[in-house]
Amino acid sequence: MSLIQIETEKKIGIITLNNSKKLNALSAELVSEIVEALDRLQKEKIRIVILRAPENTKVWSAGHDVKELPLKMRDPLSYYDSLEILLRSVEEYPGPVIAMIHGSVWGGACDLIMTCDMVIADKTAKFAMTPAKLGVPYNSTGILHFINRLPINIAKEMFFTAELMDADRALSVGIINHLVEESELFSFTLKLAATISTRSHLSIEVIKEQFRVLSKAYAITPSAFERVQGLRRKVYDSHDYEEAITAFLEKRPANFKGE
Ligand code: YZS
Repeated sequence: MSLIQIETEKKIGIITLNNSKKLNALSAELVSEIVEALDRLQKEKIRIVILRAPENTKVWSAGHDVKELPLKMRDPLSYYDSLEILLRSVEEYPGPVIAMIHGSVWGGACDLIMTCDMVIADKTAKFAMTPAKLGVPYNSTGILHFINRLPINIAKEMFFTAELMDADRALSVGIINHLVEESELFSFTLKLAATISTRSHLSIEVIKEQFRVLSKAYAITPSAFERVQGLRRKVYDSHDYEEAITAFLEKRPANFKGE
């Protein structure tokens, strides 16, 4: 059975993450369905995509499927990790991808909505960036998504505390474009997408690509890159990483030792 639903209305595609049993955790299976759906919508020349969860869901997505993270000694967020593949396919979609948020958004799913072009949410929306809870050395591309979207002190607060941020604050710091009534969430999002669909798609497609290329135009030296990868490796080779993943699976708090 499919883990997502795909609908199209005029030039607008709607992908609904629909695996409530697993709180829409971004497993390799769910991710591959979303990526295939984006490919299909692109082939059908769908100009705008809305990414949503089912109505009344408490959790929009619980983030990376922790059960699929390596237990130790392997980069949990390498280039071909399913989450990274999903983020690139959203970034490279040749038209706006709008995240429509009802419910809480965790870890990698928070990175996903930062990667979407716009975020429309209602009061139930909450956002938490969780690598420091799971001992994960977050990848540099992911950090950049937050640097590009938020004041750096707010991004750091999210990463350092791993606490949920509520919808009002998320609006004030710029995570959310529009905070709307629950009852109007879908109609508002659809209306925004409909407005965009009346504009020049050729123009929007290239502007999105310019934002993507320019927002990544940071040069670092090979040795700086290798140093950062080396520092990250110390973290995913550590006791604390293994302990945090094990603690999650055993449903208990992690006992971090700093080594
Ligand atoms: O006991 P069962 O087998 O039914 O499974 C439980 C949870 O273990 C499972 N589950 C997950 N499985 C894999 N990956 C996940 N991310 C995940 N989250 C939950 O779903 C079943 C129901 O979960 P409960 O905890 O019983 O549900 P509930 O009491 O309603 O609480 C919902 C929340 C979302 C508050 C709770 O499940 C939770 O805190 N989940 C973890 C959220 C999280 O920290 N996600 C970040 C994952 N990490 C990443 O995305 C990045 C790699 S990073 O860490 O770097 O940010």
